[in-house]
Formats: sequence, C-alpha cells, structure tokens
Amino acid sequence: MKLQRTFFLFLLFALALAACAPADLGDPVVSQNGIEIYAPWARAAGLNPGGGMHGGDGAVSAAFMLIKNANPETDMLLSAASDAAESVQIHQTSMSNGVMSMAEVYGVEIPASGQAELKPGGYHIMLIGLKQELKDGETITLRLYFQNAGEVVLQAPVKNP
Ligand SMILES: [Cu+2]
Repeated sequence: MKLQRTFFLFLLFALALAACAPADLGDPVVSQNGIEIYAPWARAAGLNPGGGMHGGDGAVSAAFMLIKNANPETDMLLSAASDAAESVQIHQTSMSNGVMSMAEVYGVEIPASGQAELKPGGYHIMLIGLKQELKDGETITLRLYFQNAGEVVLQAPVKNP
C-alpha cells in the first residue's frame, strides 16, 4: 500500500514537471519594440481555384506563431499582410454545436508581459487567394501590424504538419 502511494506521488510529480517544462521554442525570429515572435510557420497548400473553405477566394492557407509582449502595456495584433496572398485576415476558429467554423476578428490581444499563441484550432493568420503554391521548405514574408509596437516583419517557413 505504502509503495503504491509513493509511486502515485512520484507520478504526480513527474506530470507536474512535464506540464511546467517550457516548449522548445528556441530564440525569437524577430524582436522589435518589446514584441517577440517565436516559431512561426505557414501551412503548405496547393493552388485550387474555386475550392477550399473560402469558396471563390481560391486557395487558402494559414500561418501560426507564438507572440510575446515584454512591454508593461497590453498590445494588439490588428492586421497582417503578405506577398504570398491576395488578402490576409486575422481569424479565430471556434466550435459551436459540434461544428467548427472560423471568423475574422478585430485583433488578437497580447497581454502585458504575456503572450498569445496563434495555433491550429485557435487564432490564425488567414492567407486568402494564394499567389503561388506554398511548398514545404519554402519561406513566406509576413507583415504584422501591432497597435503599439507598429509593423513587425518576419519570415515564416512553410511546413506540412
Ligand atoms: Cu481562417
């Protein structure tokens, strides 16, 4: 009995450690005006005019990253742009009555001394009307516009997750 309890406690401790271990984000790809961008990537996508979730908008893809704000004030990611797509929007994916949908949002809040994650199933940068196929191993340029930090330009590798 005693042994089992000890093992259980050990297991809890190991789980707590795993939960606290920081993800291996590496160094920020860009650090500007207190905004740091970590691990950006864009989803590989082919050209399929007329198809995809945005119908007549042609081929789409999305970009993801972790944004940290070292400033003592909250910042807001307001918009984005890229040469890789006709238009770029900031979207949030949500689940309602078992149906997954996404919609454009006003922006993504980056808390003071905090962070916001853009990830599949959550906030993402929607690339609408791809100008060329996005192939694994390529890189696209993203321009992010923050309320306080201003324009932040970064390169995001294309990945096929
Ligand atoms: Cu979207």
